[in-house]
Formats: sequence, C-alpha cells, structure tokens
Amino acid sequence: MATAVEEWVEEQARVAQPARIHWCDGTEGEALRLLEIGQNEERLNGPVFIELNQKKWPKAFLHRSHPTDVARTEHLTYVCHPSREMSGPNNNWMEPGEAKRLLTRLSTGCMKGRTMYVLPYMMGHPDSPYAKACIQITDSSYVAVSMRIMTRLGKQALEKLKNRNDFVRGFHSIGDLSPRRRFIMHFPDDNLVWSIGSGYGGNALLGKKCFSLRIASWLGYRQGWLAEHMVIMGIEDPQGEITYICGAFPSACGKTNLAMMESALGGYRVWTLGDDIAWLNIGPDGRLWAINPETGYFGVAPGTSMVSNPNMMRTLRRGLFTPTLFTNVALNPETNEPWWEGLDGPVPEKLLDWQGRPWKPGSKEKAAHPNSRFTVSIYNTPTLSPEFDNPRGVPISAIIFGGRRGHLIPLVVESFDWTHGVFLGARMGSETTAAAAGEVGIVRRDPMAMLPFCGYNLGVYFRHWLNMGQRLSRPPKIFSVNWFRVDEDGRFIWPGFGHNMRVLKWIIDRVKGRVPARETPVGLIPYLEDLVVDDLNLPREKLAKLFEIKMSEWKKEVEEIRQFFKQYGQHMPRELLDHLEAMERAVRI
Ligand code: GTP
Ligand code: SPV
Ligand code: MN
Repeated sequence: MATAVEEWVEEQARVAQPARIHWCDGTEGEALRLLEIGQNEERLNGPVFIELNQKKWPKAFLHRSHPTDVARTEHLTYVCHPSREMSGPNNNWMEPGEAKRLLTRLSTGCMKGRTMYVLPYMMGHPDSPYAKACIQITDSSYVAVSMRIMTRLGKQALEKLKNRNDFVRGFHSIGDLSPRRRFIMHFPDDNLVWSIGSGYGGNALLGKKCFSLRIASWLGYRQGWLAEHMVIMGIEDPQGEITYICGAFPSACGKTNLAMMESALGGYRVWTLGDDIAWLNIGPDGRLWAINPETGYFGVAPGTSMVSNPNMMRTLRRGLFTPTLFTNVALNPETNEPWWEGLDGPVPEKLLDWQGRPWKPGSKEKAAHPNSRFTVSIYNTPTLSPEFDNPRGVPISAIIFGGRRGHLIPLVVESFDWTHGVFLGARMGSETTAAAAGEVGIVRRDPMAMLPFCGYNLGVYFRHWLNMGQRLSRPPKIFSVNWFRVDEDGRFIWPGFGHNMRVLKWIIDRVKGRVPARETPVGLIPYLEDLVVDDLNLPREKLAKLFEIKMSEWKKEVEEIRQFFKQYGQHMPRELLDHLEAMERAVRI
C-alpha cells in the first residue's frame, strides 16, 4: 500500500507531469552524479554546475542563477491563512482556494521533459524531540544538491515520514523563471509551501525560510515555541565556561560573521551552532533551549575574507563534508577559482563576472553579485560546537537583537526585563540590503528580524513572545546591539567583527551579574570603564558617541515606531505600547 508521502508525490506528479521521478537517497555518490550531469547541461549563461579548482577549493562548484533570479522576492511571497487578519499586514495574502487554483494553473505541466527530484529531509537532528520530517519535490538539481547541504536529507528522513501524514510538504518548480509567473506561497493550515518560478535561495530551498521560519513560526505559535531568524553560539570565557546566546539580525547584517567570529579579545572563543535559524523551546528546567534545524550555511560571499571571517574561509576550503556550491560569484578563468569583492589578495586582471561575461578591474559593475552566496556544510566548520548534534540543543542565557543603523541606536543596550526586551525586538529597524530584491539602504522596521519571515500577524506574534516569557522560570536576558553606527564622514565607528566579542563579554558579565549598568530612557547601557577597549585605537569621545542618545532623533524614531505598531491595531499588545509611551515621555525632557 502506498504511504501518505508516496500518495502526495504521485498527486503532485500528475500536476507537474515530469518525464521521470527520482527519489533522492541523500548519499554523496548521488550528489556527485547530479553535479556531473549538471556540468553537461547548458543553459543561458553556461552549464548548471562548473567544477572549480579542486586543489584550492576541494569539492567546490559554481552555479549561475538566472540573471533575474538573484534574491528573495518578498512582493511575490504570500502567506495564505484562511483569514487575511491572521496573515497580518506583514504578509501578502490571497484566499487559499484562489491561491491554489492560480498555482495549479501555473504548475500544470511545469516539469514536462524534466526530472522531478523527491527530497525527504529532516529539519533538526532525527533524535530531537523538536525535529520535523519534511518532503520537497523540485525540478532543479541545484536545489537538490543544496538541500543535501542545508538539511539532513535521505533514507532516515523517509523512515520518519513513513507512517504519518503530518509532514511538511514543499512543491518547487523553476517553471519558466519568469518573474511574472513567480510565486512563493505558504499554506500554514496544510503544512504546505508551493513555490514556482525561482531557483534562488530562500525562494527555492523550502526547508529554510519557507518552512523553518514562516510555517514553523505558526507551528510554534500553536504549540508554544519560537522559530526565529537567529544565530546560535557558545562563548567560552577564560575560565573555560561556555555561555550560549542567540542573536537576531536582518538579512546580510552580520549573523554569519558573528556565529563564526574569531575573537579579537584574548581568552575568549566562539563555538558555532548556527548562523541563520533557531528553534527555541522551553525545557523542563524552565530555561530556553535552542536548536539549529539546518546543517549548512547559505552565506553572503562578498566581504568574506581571512580578515573579516577566517573561520568561514577555512570552512569553504575544507571540503570534508559534502560538495560546496558558490552561486553568482565571479570566476577567474585562468586559475578556475571563485572570486568576489572583498576576498583577500589583489584583484585578478581578468575575470568572468557573475553572469559569465568578461570583467576587468575598474569595470562599473561588480564582478560578483552583491547577494552572491556559498552553500557549505556546517560540519566543515573548525569552530563547530561539540553540542551541535545534541538533540536537546543548548540552554540560552542571552538574546541579542541587532540591526544595521548608521545613527541613533547605541552599540549595546540591555532591556529592563523580558517585556521591555520584547519591545526592543519589536521596535527594531534596519537599513535594507541586497539579500532581498528592492531598494538598498533605507530604514525599514524589521521586528526581531522577522518582518519577511513571520508566518502570521506580527501583533499576535508579539503577544506570543510575551507569553513565552511568562512560561520561562529562568528567562534569558535580552539586549539590543548595533555594530553599524557611523561618524560624520560616514565611516563605521565600531571596528566590528572579532571586536564584537568586547560587547559580548559585557553581555556575559551582565548575565553573570559581574558588572553594574547605567539606566537611560532607552534601556541599560555599560559604564564605559566596564568595556575592554584599552588596546583599541578608539578615543573615548568616539566610544561615548556610540552610546549617545540624541533626544531630537529619538522623537522621530518614536513616531516611526508608533506608525508601524498602529498597523497591528487591536493585536498590538498593550504592554509594548506602554513601553513606547514611557520612552516617548522620557525623550521629551
Ligand atoms: P543572511 O544570510 O542574509 O541572513 O545574512 P547574515 O546576517 O548572515 O549576514 P552576513 O554575516 O553575511 O553579513 C554580511 C554583511 O555584514 C557583510 O557586508 C559584512 O561585511 C557585514 N558585517 C558583518 N559583521 C559586521 C560588523 O561587525 N561590522 C560591520 N561594519 N559590518 C559587518
Ligand atoms: C536571508 O535573506 O536572510 C538569507 C538568504 O539567509 S535566503 O535563504 O535567500 O533567505
Ligand atoms: Mn537569513
């Protein structure tokens, strides 16, 4: 008798009409075969996969996406609850029946002549009580190989899926890649993601943002846990004690850098657990426990170097676990090595840009696309935490919320309590980046870095955060950070990267009750003498500038936050509005 999974796959095949169906077993041999086939499959800008210099970049391959398909497309992303109200102003909405009719029309025959890959996968360790079994179908071998890096894909997942019907379903087809026929739609009540017309990242690797955040945040709301856009890391202090923290930052605002940081502060080191997604559950001990449901990085390439992120460079060159993919980076045709802006060493004389066109230093356009990325197994990380595969996860002592703000937001602020911490998360803003299609560099509100990823009404989500705090007998402390404040000349004041450990040290000192803090209208900030910065070439005035609270600027900020909160009407928790009003009163004087 056919299992529920087999039945679902057959049903999808009747719509998509592929030439053949390939059930992926998740073995390395299978991935290598797909890479081999892809090297002989020509498309608009070259083959699907190009083998890179295997001596210097073991197991690495280059993929070029369609030039119109280089980032998530938020305007084409929908969350289809039965009621528009539950999707909230933060999501595009279509009535589920209408959405499914539209998608069925676009998907009919969409895999004609192609192979349909069936990907059984787990998000989370198979032994974890928090893990979820999922299935995705796709007609892209690039997506199939990527999913093997990013998730636990294969027979074990299929075993878990066998006798059940509650698995998460993902239908993915690149369709004709036309942006006019591109949709990424979520049906939370059916545990279903349906994506057509894009082969890129979060639009196509459905285990990532689509399931592990949009659908999972909704599951978390109903089941009493949180799915968050967060890094997870352990920080070992000079005594050898490890403190685990989580951090939410919007796309391309430094999560990957932070998660793998090489500390610039002696005696401290980082143990990496995750760079993008955290599932947070309340443990039997009343603490918050985090797992990373993923097993890989889909990281931003430009700016990654031995200076900014040496551990990522080592990860990319390790080649121990699974092939590594580079997407939309430039190629040095002489050495057959990948290249991107910010990579160490001189700029090569001749390159092929991300679209495969000849490129010279001084060319107007960038050689690598600003959102070019690598997909690499987390098991290649030299700083991988020994707890990574612990099915229970790690206990979290602090949560940090960070955004990219050139002005206003201090380097670090501690919340007065959990509720105020939720307010710090809810009021977050960040300057937009290349990770999503659209204008870059304008401030938009991005609560908990979840604006594009929360699968339901953000007002309801804030209430869920407040409720979670009530259920935690030992809640983590909550902080806000900002590495991106600039001076009059527009230069970053804070050196950032490995130096961020100096801020994390203060956070840990606060968690352990080792240092006092100074109360301001926007929260608790450090006494400057408690920050270890003596060996930094950072004059005291500059350091003070990082904590400057300009009342006139904050008034504008308060107004913007109010306008944002207003959209959520009756769903907006009173407690957060109270904090906004208290802040407003405080900055008025
Ligand atoms: P997603 O994968 O899109 O979710 O992004 P991410 O948050 O993991 O972003 P990532 O770590 O790749 O950050 C990318 C950008 O942030 C690069 O341009 C980095 O140079 C910059 N960046 C990271 N950390 C710092 C920092 O401490 N200071 C400054 N000034 N820039 C930073
Ligand atoms: C992000 O944009 O936050 C990413 C990349 O991590 S994507 O997988 O495309 O969402
Ligand atoms: Mn992300």
